[in-house]
Amino acid sequence: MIVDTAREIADEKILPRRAELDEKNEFPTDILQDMARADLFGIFVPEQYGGFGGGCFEIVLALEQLARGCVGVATSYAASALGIFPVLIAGSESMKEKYMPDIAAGRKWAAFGLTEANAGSDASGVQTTAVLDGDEWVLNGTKQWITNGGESQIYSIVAITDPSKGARGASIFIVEDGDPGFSYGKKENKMGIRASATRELIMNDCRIPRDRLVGRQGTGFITVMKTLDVSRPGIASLGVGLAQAALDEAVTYAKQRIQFGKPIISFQAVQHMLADMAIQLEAARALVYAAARHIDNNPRNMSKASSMCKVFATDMAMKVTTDAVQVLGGYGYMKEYPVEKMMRDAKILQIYEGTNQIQRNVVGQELNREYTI
Ligand code: COS
Repeated sequence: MIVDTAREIADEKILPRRAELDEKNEFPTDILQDMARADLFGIFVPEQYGGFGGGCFEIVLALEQLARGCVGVATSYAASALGIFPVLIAGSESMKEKYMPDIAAGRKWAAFGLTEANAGSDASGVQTTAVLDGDEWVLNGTKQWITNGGESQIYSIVAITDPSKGARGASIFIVEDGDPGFSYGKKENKMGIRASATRELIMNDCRIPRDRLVGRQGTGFITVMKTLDVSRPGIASLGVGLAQAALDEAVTYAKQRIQFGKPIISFQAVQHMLADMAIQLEAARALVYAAARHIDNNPRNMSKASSMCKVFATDMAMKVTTDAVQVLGGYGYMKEYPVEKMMRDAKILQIYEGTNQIQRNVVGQELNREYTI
């Protein structure tokens, strides 16, 4: 049901608009509202808060189909899930009751505020501060490249509450659109995923109520790591959906394009490219599904599976989209065919939610931990 619903949204709502959204750098508010009406935002929300109680596997299924339509649109959906995971993972019961029903219904969207000018791969290098003043926290700092910035109503913000404690001095807070001292920077002009909105979040003596602290003070870094463990398979599945779309375009074109008197799919050079694309895609899909199931069944042991599938599927997507452009040749390089956009969209998958170099670090560290000699 999830696959059918997400596929229908991709085919009927996203595909007809993707070129225009890309060209205009336009946020797809109306399409996200269509997704809300189709109940897609409730997939991962527990039933007691109005959702369907799905897990990582269900999100992966939905994102794969949405990404077949447009990774920019699918990213806006994925970033909302990422932004609310800290509440699901570490938030109090009253915090969940306050935020989750609106998220499940798609009435409100979320965003995740970790990255700063000097804190990207080094997630513990955050410089935004939060200081308790009476019954309010006062936040100061600027978050950079925040997906859904300016479009969402709920923001998970990572800030330092005790600078002497390193990673153990970070905490997460919920900042809401309209909070005093909270504003947005200009919308970024990006290479790909241009339908998604990327902005700075600026906190200038931003005052929020004391109960907006997510979980216990000082546990922010661990919650960030757990959040990314759950969300990275979603990025992997964007790679799978995107690569499927690119393969579909490449095969269709290769069957129609006549050179030397034959469709180019009849040439072994082209056939082998298409075969390698299909093989890599199926391998990635199988790994992403297996990792998502593993994460749903092993919430204490997620990191290696999560990082492995993120690396494999997003490197695959970069390769498959690049090869799709190659199969289409000069036409592939032109904007009238969708594969050049797919190649531009693929690049970010190797970068955001932790670069693929960081993912390899995580896998390596886990191997080091697992093998005792
Ligand atoms: N789950 C639970 N706890 C975790 C964890 C995880 N997945 N990963 C690390 N931790 C814990 C460690 O056990 C450690 O705890 P102690 O202080 O009790 O020892 C603590 O967190 C610090 O861990 P570590 O020393 O490994 O942290 P590092 O600073 O070396 O960072 C990486 C580790 C590089 C993996 C982390 O910073 C990271 O994921 N960076 C990428 C961030 C990112 O994705 N940025 C993109 C923007 S977000 S869209």
